Amino acid sequence: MLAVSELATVPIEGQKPGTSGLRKKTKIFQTGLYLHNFVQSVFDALPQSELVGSTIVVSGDGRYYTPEAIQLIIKIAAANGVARVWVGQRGLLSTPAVSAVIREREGGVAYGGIILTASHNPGGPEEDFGIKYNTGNGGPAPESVTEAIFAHTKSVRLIKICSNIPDVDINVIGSHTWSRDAESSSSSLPVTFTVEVIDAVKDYEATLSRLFDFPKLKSFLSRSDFSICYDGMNGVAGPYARRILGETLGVPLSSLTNCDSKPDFGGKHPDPNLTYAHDLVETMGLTREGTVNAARAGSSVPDFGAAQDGDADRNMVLGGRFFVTPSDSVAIIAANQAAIPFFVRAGGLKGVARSMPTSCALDRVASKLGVRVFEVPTGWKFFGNLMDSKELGKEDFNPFLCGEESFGTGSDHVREKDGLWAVLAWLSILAHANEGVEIGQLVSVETVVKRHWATYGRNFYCRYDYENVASQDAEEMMKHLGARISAFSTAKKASADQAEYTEAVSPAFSLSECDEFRYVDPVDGSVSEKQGLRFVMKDGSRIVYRLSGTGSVGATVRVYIERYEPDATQQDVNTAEALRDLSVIATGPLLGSIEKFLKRTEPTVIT
Ligand code: VG1
Ligand code: CO
Repeated sequence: MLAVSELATVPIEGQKPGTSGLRKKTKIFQTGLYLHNFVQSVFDALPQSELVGSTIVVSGDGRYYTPEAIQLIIKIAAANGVARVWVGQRGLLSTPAVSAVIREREGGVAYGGIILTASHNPGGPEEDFGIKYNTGNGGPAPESVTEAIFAHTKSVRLIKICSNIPDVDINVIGSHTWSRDAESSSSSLPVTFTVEVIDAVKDYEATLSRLFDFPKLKSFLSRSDFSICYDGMNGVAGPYARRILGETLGVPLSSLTNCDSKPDFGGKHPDPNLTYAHDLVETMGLTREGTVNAARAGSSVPDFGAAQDGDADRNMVLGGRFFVTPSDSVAIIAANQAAIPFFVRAGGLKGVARSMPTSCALDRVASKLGVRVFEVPTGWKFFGNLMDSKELGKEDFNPFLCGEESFGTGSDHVREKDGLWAVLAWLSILAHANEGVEIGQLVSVETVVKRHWATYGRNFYCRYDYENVASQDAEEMMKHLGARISAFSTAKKASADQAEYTEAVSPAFSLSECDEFRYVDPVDGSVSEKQGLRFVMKDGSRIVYRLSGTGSVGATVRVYIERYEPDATQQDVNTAEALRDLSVIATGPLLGSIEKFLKRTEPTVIT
């Protein structure tokens, strides 16, 4: 018998969800009623008529404290009138798999989901934990919902909890049902409460198998001149890779590395980039800068490499001795849509989108394809409305492809970015490019990318991260840049020819536009302010500054630098070289004055 009890609590400061949920040190989540308060606030923020009797998904990337959190959320969900909770076996579901389960399982009956993840942040007792809420479309809650949750965290006084539910064995697939104590519970609550522990991979694999041609991929992967190395980064990606890439598509298990999900990600930073995925980067014959590792010249390297982050929504794609920037990756997938059955069957892409700091490579493909292109703020939640535009009574943009420079790529098959989807998209492109190609003549990742540059031009691109700087220093820097933007706008307004107005920043570059990015959602008209400072040069080069919204301590400043090179004879230069002048402007006294404000001479990570 379930009995609802009430725990008195007081609001806790700082429970504001960031770019992708609430992320803090695990220790904070373990303190007192910290997690209770947030979970109760999520339920308080949802319309009770919809929540009561609903099914919700609760799972995560397997990081430290996940099992305990799941048991607690089950008890709070039951007390708040949820009828059914779906939990992935061992508490695991990747972020895109949660989205697939919400959208597809039992015809899409789930009302929402709670994902326990701090994504690419390290895990463990001394590291990060996180929680985020996804709505019925399978996507991250929009700002209106996260704001409502935050508002409730500031007033929450009572936790409703069914403390007498015993801990559920989440390691074993099965169903557990309790009936409610009719006397102590209000009659409006469902008469039973059920926890179903479900296979973590099945629903998601079913979704992917509809998008891609699995037999064709399997046959391509068996080519004797093609080898792959996949790095699960000890996150939740491992079980999916073993089942889908290994069992279904025949990739040898020896090619699937770090595929055991570990609560501390093996002590590593589960972020698939050139710095943190160093084992894979080394195996693929590359340096941390993404250049060819001369020390490994002559040795053989795999033809394809890929890694995913802790919750498996990010991806990094590499060729043998070749790094594909995420901004290029999404543009190349768009240009090669003919290789992806999901897009072809639906008559081709109708819309594409990128986050503002992502390079403009995608825009060039969109204009050639004649499809709509959208520029949204950082964070996947902004893509959701564009994918749901038809349901929201507007023009349909699906099939839809979108991406972020931060190693995120995906389509409208779910409402999250999807790391394994991107890997299969790339394998599909390679399978397509190699149709009828003799063994020994493999069309490589590098060839695909270079052909793309030759057709569309190359957007040289890099991002500098200054991690864990003092918040006040970061704000001072942004203030300084903001003042620069105001001064420029004032001078531009005063000039006789506003359209032509520029201002020299260095002998080679003149500023032609700068602003603080503000987004008006074209579907529902909602407005998001203060989404990054951008400086656009006369030749189209861009420098963008943002403060990260996913860190757990201090501040992280991100600087994004981009330059377009249409001339094919000038494209084979390394990125650092190609962006040297802009980088001096971005970090030096001409614009960012990083050393002065942040007291750093080098970024923590360059991608
Ligand atoms: C970062 C990335 C952003 C991404 C977000 C969540 O946010 O820049 O593009 O959507 O992480 O990714 P920020 O605010 O730190 O720049 V994940 O894989 O953490 O869900
Ligand atoms: Co992630």
